[in-house]
Order: sequence, then C-alpha cells, then structure tokens
Amino acid sequence: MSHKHQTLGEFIIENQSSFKYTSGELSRLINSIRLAAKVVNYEVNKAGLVDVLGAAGDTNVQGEDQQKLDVYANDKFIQTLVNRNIVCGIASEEEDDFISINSTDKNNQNKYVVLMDPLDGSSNIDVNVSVGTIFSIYRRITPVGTPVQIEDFLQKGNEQVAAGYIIYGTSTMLVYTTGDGVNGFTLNPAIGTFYLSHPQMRFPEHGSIYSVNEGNYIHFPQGIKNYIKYCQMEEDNRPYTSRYIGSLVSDFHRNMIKGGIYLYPPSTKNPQGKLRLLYECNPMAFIAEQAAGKASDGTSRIMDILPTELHQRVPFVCGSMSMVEKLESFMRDSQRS
Ligand code: P6P
Repeated sequence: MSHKHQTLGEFIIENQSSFKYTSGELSRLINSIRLAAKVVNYEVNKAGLVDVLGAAGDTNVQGEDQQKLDVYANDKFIQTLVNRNIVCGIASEEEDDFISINSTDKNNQNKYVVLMDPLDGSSNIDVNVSVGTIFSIYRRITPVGTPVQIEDFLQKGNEQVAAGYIIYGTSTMLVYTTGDGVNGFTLNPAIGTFYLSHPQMRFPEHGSIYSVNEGNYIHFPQGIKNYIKYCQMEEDNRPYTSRYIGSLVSDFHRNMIKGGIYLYPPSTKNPQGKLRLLYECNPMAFIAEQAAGKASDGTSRIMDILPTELHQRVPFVCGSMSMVEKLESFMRDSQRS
C-alpha cells in the first residue's frame, strides 16, 4: 500500500501481524486512544471559547491545581477505554490509585493496563500553548480474569508493549511506538482522520537545542550546571539554542524532529525532579530509544528503573544520543570530583 496518505486505521491493520502478541487487542486499544484523542482535541481547541478554562477547584494527588481540561481529558480517556472493554486496569496522574476494570468478571480476559498523563503541560492551557497526552501500555503480570494488582503497574519501562503521545499543537498529532520504530500521524480535523505524516521518526544523533527551566539553575547538581555552561560556551557548534515551552510533549516533539535534549534535573527543591516515572518518563523513554535517541536519569537508563510507587518522580534527560551521553559524562566527572 502506498504510504503517502495512509490512515492510522490502515497502518494499524497493515502492521498488526508484525506485533508479537497480536490478537487484535492492542490494535483495538490504539484505536480507542485515537477516538479519545479526537474528543479531547475538540475540547482543547475550543477551550478559549467555552467555560472549560481555569482550575476545576480540586487538586490532584500531586497537589497541583486541576485544570478543568485535565479532569475532562482524564474522564474521556478512562470512559473510552472502559466502554470498549479492552483493558483490565488504568493508572492516571489525575487518579490517586489505579482503577481496576471489571475486576469481578472472571470472563474479563483483557490483558493490558494503561498508564497515562491525560493532559501534560496543563498550566499552559489558559495561555494557549500546546499541551499533550502521554500513554504507556503493559501486559498484566497477574493472572487474567483476576482483579488487577499494583504490580501490574509497577513494571520496568523495558516491559512496555506500546507508548505514545498526542500533541495538541498547531496541528494535532498522535505519535507512538509498539517497539518497531516511531510513527507520527497528523489529524485532518475536517474529516477527523489521522494520516501517517511522519513515518519512522528519528532523533538526529547530534542537535543544538537544549530544553531546561534555567530558573532552577542555582538548585541543580554541579554536573548539570557544568553541562548547561558547556551548552552556552562559544566553541565548536555552540552556543546551543535554548528552547523551553514548559510542555514536555512539545519540547520532546520539537527536539525529536530538529535534534536536541530535554532535561528536568533533580534540585535541592525537588531531589527526585518533577516528572513521574510511570506515565511521563517511561513512555517518552521508550519513544526516544525507538527513535535512536536516549533517555536516562542523568546516570542510569530510565527503562531499567524498577518502580516502587505509582506516582514516583525521577530526574529525566532525553533526546539526541550524543547530547545525552555528553550530559552523562559531565554527571560522572562531577560525581568523581
Ligand atoms: P516547570 C508540565 O507540568 C510538566 O510536567 C512538563 O510537561 C514540563 O516540561 C514541566 O512540567 C514544566 O515544569 O517546573 O519547568 O514549570
């Protein structure tokens, strides 16, 4: 089939046989995410026009003010996944605990769990800056037909069977991997169809963009400070360009296309950084590695970390291979001195 205008649905069918667990369930799962993405996209795109702006009045388990669109996106993704009866459990940044689906139904043969940040970068909603949804998919490790358990969610990033994000930007894109490269699909809003627009996305090995909140500079470890100063030096192809949108999905997506590095380091204020391992760092790390990039906590590979808590945070560095390796060398040198 010509890939020139292949739809997401056609792509899923064409590649279903290449997925080692294929029983059609994962395809149906990706299709349900596609539907929820279109519904959330519609609300995000009209947020300025109707009363979905502003905090929902609650705070999530992170203690962050919940924006109404956070709550809306969370509800829509959960509703779609439950209605299509595809998963046995869901974990979300917006839910204190994981959600067990049809746990008492012994006929529930669903074997996938989904972990998600339903609307990442939500602080940007009211100022019309792009935001995103991040998702991570695992096969359960406890027996099918029994209630899902916390260990089904606390799996290493290595065990992911799929991961992706939706970026609600100047155009809406769904970018995901099932372990056979990374493909990007752009939504044609006129007909509500995603088309393959970015086949086999790859991080350029080298880049010249660094993304970090430099307002935290004085709180960073010395190795990170040294790396940031390295980025700013007049030498070789430096100084690099500093670009930080405040939305992980947007910074990651731009860096994957142009080459670059994103970092959310530990600091004296946040010793484990800010980003969550299970539904932000692991899915983005899976995508980064599948796109010939790299993802670490500054010293160790993100997808090797054994999770201990649903909402645990980790320091996060990801992007072009040579840039992440350079940062890691500064961290090693600093820890030796
Ligand atoms: P800061 C958004 O809240 C987020 O989780 C990421 O999308 C973003 O990169 C980061 O936090 C921004 O955090 O502390 O720099 O505002």
